Amino acid sequence: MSKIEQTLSIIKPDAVERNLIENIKSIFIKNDLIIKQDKKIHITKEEAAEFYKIHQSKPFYDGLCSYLSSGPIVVMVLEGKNAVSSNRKLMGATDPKNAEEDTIRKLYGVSIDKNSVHGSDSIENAKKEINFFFKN
Ligand code: IDP
Ligand code: MG
Repeated sequence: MSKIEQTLSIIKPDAVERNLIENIKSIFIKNDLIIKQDKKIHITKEEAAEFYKIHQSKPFYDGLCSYLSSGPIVVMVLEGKNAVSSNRKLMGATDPKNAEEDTIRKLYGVSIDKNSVHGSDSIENAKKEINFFFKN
């Protein structure tokens, strides 16, 4: 069964800084995910803390929020068949060391924190995350 879904993708500061925006976008496009909306922004630490509040009890939360607000990011709405799981598969494991060959994190991730991309982990969270960045 396949369903047209939308998911939120973020190109994190480490990848923006290394000029990997087009490389990463081309992976989505090649894999039939359409970039429906797209903007480059620089969020505050407070906004990052709100976005990542699901992780607020984790020991890495403060560093994660500092990191996501440390430089420009690109936020995108991706659309396609099974977009949530398809994007997660293209991203690879959270720690680039454990990511499969040819995944974005294997190709470009530097470390577990500088892992180049974010992707929603469920349809429900995708809706919330899209609304967080693209309220209209
Ligand atoms: P995900 O990005 O693969 O969905 P999550 O578990 O949702 O992974 O964690 C959110 C982000 O927090 C990760 O992408 C990574 O940047 C960071 N993170 C997760 N686990 C650790 C850790 O053990 N140390 C440092 N940063 C972590
Ligand atoms: Mg996650």
